[in-house]
Amino acid sequence: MYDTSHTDNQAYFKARVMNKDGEVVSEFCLVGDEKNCIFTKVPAGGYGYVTLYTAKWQSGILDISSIPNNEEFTVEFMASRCGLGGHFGYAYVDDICMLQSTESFVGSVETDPLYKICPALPLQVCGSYTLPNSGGVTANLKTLTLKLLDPAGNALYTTTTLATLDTVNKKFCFTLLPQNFPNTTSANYNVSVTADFDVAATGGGTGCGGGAGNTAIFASATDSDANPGWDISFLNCSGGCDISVTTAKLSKCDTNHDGTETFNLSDLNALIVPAAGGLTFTYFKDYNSAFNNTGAISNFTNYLSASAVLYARVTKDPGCYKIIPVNIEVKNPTATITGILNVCSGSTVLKASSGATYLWSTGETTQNIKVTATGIYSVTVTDSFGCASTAQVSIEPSQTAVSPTLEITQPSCFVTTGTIKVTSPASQYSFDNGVTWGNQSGKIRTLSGYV
Ligand SMILES: [Ca+2]
Ligand SMILES: [Ca+2]
Repeated sequence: MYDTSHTDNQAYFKARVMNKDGEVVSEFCLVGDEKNCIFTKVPAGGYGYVTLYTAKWQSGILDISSIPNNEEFTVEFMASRCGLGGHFGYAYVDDICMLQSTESFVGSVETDPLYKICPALPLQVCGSYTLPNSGGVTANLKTLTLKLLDPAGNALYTTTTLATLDTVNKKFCFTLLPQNFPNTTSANYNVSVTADFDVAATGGGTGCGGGAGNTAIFASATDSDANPGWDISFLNCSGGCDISVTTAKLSKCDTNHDGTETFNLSDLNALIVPAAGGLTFTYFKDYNSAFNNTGAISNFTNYLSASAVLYARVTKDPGCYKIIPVNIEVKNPTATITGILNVCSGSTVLKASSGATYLWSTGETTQNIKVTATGIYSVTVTDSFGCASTAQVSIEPSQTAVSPTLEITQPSCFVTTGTIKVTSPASQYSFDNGVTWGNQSGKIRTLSGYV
């Protein structure tokens, strides 16, 4: 509805992820709009109603990559009616935690890591992007914008001129010239890339009409940083200080699943500089400590940590040193078992999540097993890195589940204080009409408490 009483007050669907501190780390929101071609409009019933629905499933991706392993987070779903009385909206949610759809309501852009220390100029900044594509409506790439940022995040140089664009593989490169950098002797820089999307003339539903140029349907996507630490650093670039450093990573399996492992950081030395003779390596938790050479990690051969970015200071002499970000990674894969957890029809197929090898409690070593009896089944899935994880399910006699209780507090799309609270004594839940079962419900909660 486009009257003034509906301004900022339309029905919407929102999904978001919040970290343990309650900060929103990723979200998307779809607002009801009869001019948005994602929606199909029901023919008018004669009372001035506008009834919209999405004829096809809409898929969105919530990015949880910033949340450390083993850390609890919250997924919230909000389905809202129009804020005025007498109207309503609803949504079906399906296939949570599965990246099996080829559609996404949100596009993305990812800049390749740079880790450039005293680079030769011109310098290529490359990356890749994905197009939003939802409900039969396909977007085109409209523009890519590169910004060269100073340490405070201010843009020093902005361009939309690409060096190369490969629309088949969705890859791009920009070129940064010497004159784009205000300082190439002692300054540090990051880069950001933003992708804007457009809807093709043949994009889809009635609302798209025949005209291209509708940029309102799909939000733009930004990668605000190419890599941890400075993307491009001019540190001790002159005076013969020519130590060539490369970023590096150490990975370990989290064998006891506590989110941490012990690393010998000196294992990174030869990865950072292959011929490390005459050099001293010290490790720090942040760039400024490394720059000021204060607070070096003292127990570097026996360093207990979760996955983290550290900063290596590679020193030749007091006036000649380089600082490079490095990664330590605690790999903690989580195995799951999917399948119908009853044998009412005589048997059921249990499927382990993907890995390199499988070992079931039955002794079988295939990804899928067929079981005919109630009881407890477990599988250990080992990935290609050698990290193992075990999942377990219980197949119980069929019984009728108790219906959940729903309590809904109405939010608006722009004031996100409403809640959907689902309370159920059930031990297992399905979000896809009984195809797969699990206990995910225990990890979903609303602002006011557990589901
Ligand atoms: Ca950076
Ligand atoms: Ca551990």
